[in-house]
Amino acid sequence: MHASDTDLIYSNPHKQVKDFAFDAQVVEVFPDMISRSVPGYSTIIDTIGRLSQQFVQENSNIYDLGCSLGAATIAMRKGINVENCHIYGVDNSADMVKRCKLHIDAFKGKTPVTIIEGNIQDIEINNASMVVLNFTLQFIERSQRQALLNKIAAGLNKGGLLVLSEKFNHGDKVADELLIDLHHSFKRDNGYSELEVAQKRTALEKVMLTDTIPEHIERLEKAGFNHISPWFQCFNFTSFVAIK
Ligand code: GEK
Repeated sequence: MHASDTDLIYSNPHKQVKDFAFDAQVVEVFPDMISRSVPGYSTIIDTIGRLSQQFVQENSNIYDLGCSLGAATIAMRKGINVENCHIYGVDNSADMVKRCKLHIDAFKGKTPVTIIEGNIQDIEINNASMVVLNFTLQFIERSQRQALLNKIAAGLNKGGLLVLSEKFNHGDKVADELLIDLHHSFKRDNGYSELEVAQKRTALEKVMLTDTIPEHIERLEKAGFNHISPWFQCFNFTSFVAIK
């Protein structure tokens, strides 16, 4: 890795820490940032690939919502072993989309991929066999999360799968603090300083609003998913499978 690919965004004191945005500066260091910040990220991406082998149906659409640089899209494209599917990756950051298209072009695969710059709340979902929301729902306004999940459930075919990964908060204050401390010590072990951890926390405060695990399950049930289970948890990060 080049030194320029390393996430140093919060390594020096910022006079005023601005709200976090997925801009060109973040895009440059994104793979390093997400793998050093999200425990289990590579396990989750690998598992999305594995699930696509099992759940993607022929003649159907697959959606990667908030696709960033396309890691889940690339994993699914490797995993899909049926004919006549199309993967749509959607992200509303122009800088992410530009770089994502380059990544996708660098990997060969037989399933066609279209990367769309747009708001996932505005795009149509239809004839879907698999949808991925890998750490994206937490950036959608809370009051609009249910509508988004309803739209996803409505656009999935019977037996279709949603993978929903999120940072969560624990309803119990003591447990919450423990999980946050464990996550921060994981980040420090991955080379982030106290200052970087603290400034990043401030930057995300208003941008990323987390829910509890019971809130997620209730929302998925309301949206009409029939089989729901967390399949991964490490500290305050979790991933659910929800089958229609
Ligand atoms: C991965 N899934 O590597 N519409 C479209 N995109 C959005 C919206 C929106 N309304 N809000 C946020 N985004 C990826 C990682 S990152 C998670 C996902 C993180 C996009 C935003 O631009 C960013 O690229 C992505 O969602 C969230 O598996 O960095 O913590």
